[in-house]
Amino acid sequence: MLIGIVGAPNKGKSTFFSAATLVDAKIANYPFTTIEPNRGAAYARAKCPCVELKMKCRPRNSLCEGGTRLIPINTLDVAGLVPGAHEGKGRGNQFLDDLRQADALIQVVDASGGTDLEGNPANGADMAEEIEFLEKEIDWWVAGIIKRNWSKIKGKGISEVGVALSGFGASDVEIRGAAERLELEREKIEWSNEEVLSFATEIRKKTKPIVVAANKCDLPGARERVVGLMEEEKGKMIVPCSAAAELALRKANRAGVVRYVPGEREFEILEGANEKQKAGLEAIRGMVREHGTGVQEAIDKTVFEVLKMIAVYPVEDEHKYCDSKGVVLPDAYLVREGTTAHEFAGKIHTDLQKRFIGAVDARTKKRVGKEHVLKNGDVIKVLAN
Ligand SMILES: Nc1nc2c(ncn2[C@@H]2O[C@H](COP(=O)(O)OP(=O)(O)O)[C@@H](O)[C@H]2O)c(=O)[nH]1
Ligand SMILES: [Mg+2]
Repeated sequence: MLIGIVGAPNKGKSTFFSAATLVDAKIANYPFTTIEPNRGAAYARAKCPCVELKMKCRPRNSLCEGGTRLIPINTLDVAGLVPGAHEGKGRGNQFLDDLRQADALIQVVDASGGTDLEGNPANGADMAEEIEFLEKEIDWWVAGIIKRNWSKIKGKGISEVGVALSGFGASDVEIRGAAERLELEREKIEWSNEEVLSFATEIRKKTKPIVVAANKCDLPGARERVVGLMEEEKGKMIVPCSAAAELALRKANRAGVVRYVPGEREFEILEGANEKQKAGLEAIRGMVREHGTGVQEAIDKTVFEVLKMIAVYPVEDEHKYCDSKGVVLPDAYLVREGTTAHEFAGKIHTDLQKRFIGAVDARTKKRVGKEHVLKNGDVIKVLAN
């Protein structure tokens, strides 16, 4: 799973990305921690079963902070978006190539209204316009791909559209589904330009869902503007946030001058903090206490509400909730809602899926079959022959 952090310049993308990926303990066997400067592991928060089971867990592929499991997910600080990206303007091609790989997007916008679409200083810039602008750039880009391949698509079936969009990360099912919902011709394609664009919009909605991080809410008037925006844009997922505050807290936590768990509303200033640090942290305390910084909330909403993932914990001993070496609740997996026990086995190991004969729900000790659908927080032992 990859979440792309996108938006126009100077909205706070890099600040958001740095905050989201700054976590004290690095997880050694997590493959994506330091590949490229703009790629990093952020964390989705789940309730760790160790609390209700009253056991001490020893996470291996994730972290547990006071009963909250932090499960790594990949994030990408996408190259700045500028108007005309779909025509290759700015770093448009890099931008779109980055986007292609993402399963969902967090669009960082400037809720203070202090920057325009190109990132230049402004007064009261319109957030709704900024949100629409990203959607349009993606739509035009998808439509452009179809148009460039028109000679191969015209008069043919929908599978040719699938071929043209194969690099975009849209599956055949999604492509067919989009055409069906719009009641577009699927046997002998003769779509109008308008139909191509509406198809592109439908594909974008399905394959690149967007969560809006309405950033800089620490600035005067910003939060009120976000409340107004949420009223206007009821169908959209909008999270008010302050990436700068989250970054300050995580940095202070790393420096050992504050105790802060990502996403929590309380933090404790420690002895080592100097006067300047104390003053800076006290200045954001009220906002954090009342609203949180929103950064972790935006990520959690993207993972659990938009992408509809659930956290599942595989074990080898369903009585002791541990692996073969006695490590309690070692791993947490994020899988799509609706994942079956058999599919889950495949996520652990293809071999385990081949040898699958059943599974055990560790909480109930009940044996379940291949088609059993997993729930969020399940602890599962896969049985293999
Ligand atoms: N007040 C405030 N400023 C922010 C916040 N996030 C970022 N900034 C500032 O906005 C400017 C642009 O931030 P940056 O992360 O580089 O934006 P990017 O171009 O979108 O990657 C910098 O001066 C940041 O310090 C925030 O939450 N609050
Ligand atoms: Mg940046």
